[in-house]
Amino acid sequence: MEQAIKTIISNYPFNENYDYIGHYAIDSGHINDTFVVEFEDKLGEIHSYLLQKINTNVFKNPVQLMENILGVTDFLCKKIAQQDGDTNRECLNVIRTKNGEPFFYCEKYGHWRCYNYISNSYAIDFISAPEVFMNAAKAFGKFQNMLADFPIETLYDTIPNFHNTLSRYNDFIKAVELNLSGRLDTCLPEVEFAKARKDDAGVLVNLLEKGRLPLRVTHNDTKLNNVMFDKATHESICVVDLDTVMPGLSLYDFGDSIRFGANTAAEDEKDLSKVSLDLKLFEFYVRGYLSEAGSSLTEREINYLPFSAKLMTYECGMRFLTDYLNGDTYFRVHYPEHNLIRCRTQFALVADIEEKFDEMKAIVAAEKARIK
Ligand code: GN1
Ligand code: MG
Repeated sequence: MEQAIKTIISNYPFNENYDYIGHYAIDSGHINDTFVVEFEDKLGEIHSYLLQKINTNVFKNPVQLMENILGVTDFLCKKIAQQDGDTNRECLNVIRTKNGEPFFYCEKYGHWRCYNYISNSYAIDFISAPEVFMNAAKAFGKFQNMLADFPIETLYDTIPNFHNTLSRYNDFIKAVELNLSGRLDTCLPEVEFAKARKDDAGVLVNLLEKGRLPLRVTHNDTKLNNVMFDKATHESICVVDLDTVMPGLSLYDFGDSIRFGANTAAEDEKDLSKVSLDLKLFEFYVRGYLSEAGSSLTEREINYLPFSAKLMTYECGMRFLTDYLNGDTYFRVHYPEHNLIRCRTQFALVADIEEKFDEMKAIVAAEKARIK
């Protein structure tokens, strides 16, 4: 990797002022390869940047992908600057190559892009206190609010039907039929679980089609570890991983946050007895999210918040199962059953959400009353 990294950075204007010191990998994502690259300037000060190899099996059109990201980051940076914010810490900035391109490509190493590294910050995979989750909610709520007047028609659908759960269901059925990996007999209970909930798959898509839910600019990958927190204040500073910013539903963003962050276990926990929905975390997320985005949400969007948590968890579990059946061609896996384990965790969480659904609805009703 050292040689690849050196080649990539030699195509960026770093060597004018900086000496390369080294790099390390960040391996929490399932799609791209991410590295922090460190440089030293003439005064001995360290400067870090984020370098990512774009997974073009997932993002088939890197030009459109980067156009979306440039559009969104420029828009956000302008707003942040107007509010006297620090555009280097509160927003991702695409660093251009020596040729002025938003990514570097060569046949040997593929497509690479570079971002500012948010200084004095950290990301987390687990919630230590409900207040921290509320901060994450505020970050995503604010992100959505800031993009409310973004020209949605300028965005490419870089992965069409990304959160169209019905289309995900059809992909899953196809994977069952094809059984490309020959693993079908090892996941029959999971296949039944997914099939039994088919009616849920079309609910949000149908509401969108009928114009009963508004299309918005959404993040679409609102995992907790896509929020950067300030090392000193522990407040959320910036939302990262803008690859899937596309037209979507606010409910996708809310639901996916709950799926990952309000689970009492990791996304790939093997001991399913550890998996459950933490109602306290759910309550704090609803509160934080509504405090930032609530005023722009419709009544129906708010009413569907509990359902969206179930749907996004179901959809993600089904995507892991589909990939397991297809032979692990999409998500990075660390061992052969990884996608099946991830699927089981998601489905255990769906089952727990179903048990707690009335309580979740009561929480949303109470939080809705607070903001009125
Ligand atoms: C992928 O790369 P990462 O970990 O941020 C996936 C998301 C899934 C998530 C599940 C482009 O996100 O949709 O929810 O894994 N991203 C893409 O952990 O498919
Ligand atoms: Mg991602």
